[in-house]
Amino acid sequence: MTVDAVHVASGKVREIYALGEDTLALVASDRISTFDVVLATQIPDKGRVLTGLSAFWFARTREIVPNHLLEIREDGRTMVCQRLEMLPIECVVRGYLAGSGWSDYRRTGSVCGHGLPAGLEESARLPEPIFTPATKATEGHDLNIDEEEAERLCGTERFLTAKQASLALYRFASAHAEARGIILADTKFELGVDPEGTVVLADEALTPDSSRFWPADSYQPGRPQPSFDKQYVRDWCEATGWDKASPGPELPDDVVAGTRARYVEAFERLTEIPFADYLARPGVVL
Ligand code: PZK
Repeated sequence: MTVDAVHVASGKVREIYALGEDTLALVASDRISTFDVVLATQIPDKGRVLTGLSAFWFARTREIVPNHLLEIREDGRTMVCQRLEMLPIECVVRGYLAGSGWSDYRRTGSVCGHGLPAGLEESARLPEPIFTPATKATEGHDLNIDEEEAERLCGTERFLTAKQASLALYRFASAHAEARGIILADTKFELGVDPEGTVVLADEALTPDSSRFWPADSYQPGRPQPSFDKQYVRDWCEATGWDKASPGPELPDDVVAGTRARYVEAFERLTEIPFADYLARPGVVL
């Protein structure tokens, strides 16, 4: 007897269900988080944008690394995936200095053991993309670790494969995005291992929720960059005087509409597929 859709995990804005022994359904909601708080107001179709973008990248990066995607459901927000044994690290690649990378550099001159040139400013482009693994925190923020620690956690062979795959994925996607006016400042991959021992790309990938997307036309190092997708939400929330404690403020309709438009714009710029085509037939991204 098979029992379907057993809930196995919740992320901030996503759910995972087991469909059987070997497959999972990843469902992306329209919830949005800002300043680490999930807001009460949803962004219509946000989950579809993220699912469609992930599937687009999965279809175009199979030759770099195999991935867990089996099927994209007609609802546009559900990916049916192969169940894997997940690696115990987050595989982060940074091409620019932002977030914890910028904090660590300012404090120590290094990020995850990568010594960097002196005098870099906030949001600077790095001489080369760097692999900056982190441990998975069950709550709160991931902790950056050096490559030696990541290798110890994964085993040498899996670590080296995951590192090379992550850097190759970042190089491919950042070149694609930059040619379309979007800077992929950094991104986080989750990789797993299939029953044959092959390292496989999992989770969502190369979306604005797993990456920093910056508009290239306003890029200006020396300060934090506006987020391609969430900047309206952040600016509006800041202007309310909200103390960043849960629950956050409810978003007005114009902020919802503006934010939805930015997600759709990211989808259309990166995929060159009209979002309406995706809604009508999610398989168009494959
Ligand atoms: C898996 N997560 C993170 C994502 C959540 C949590 N293919 C896979 N096989 C086994 N496990 C996972 C995956 C994937 N993807 C991913 N946790 C487990 C996560 C989305 C929502 F609540």
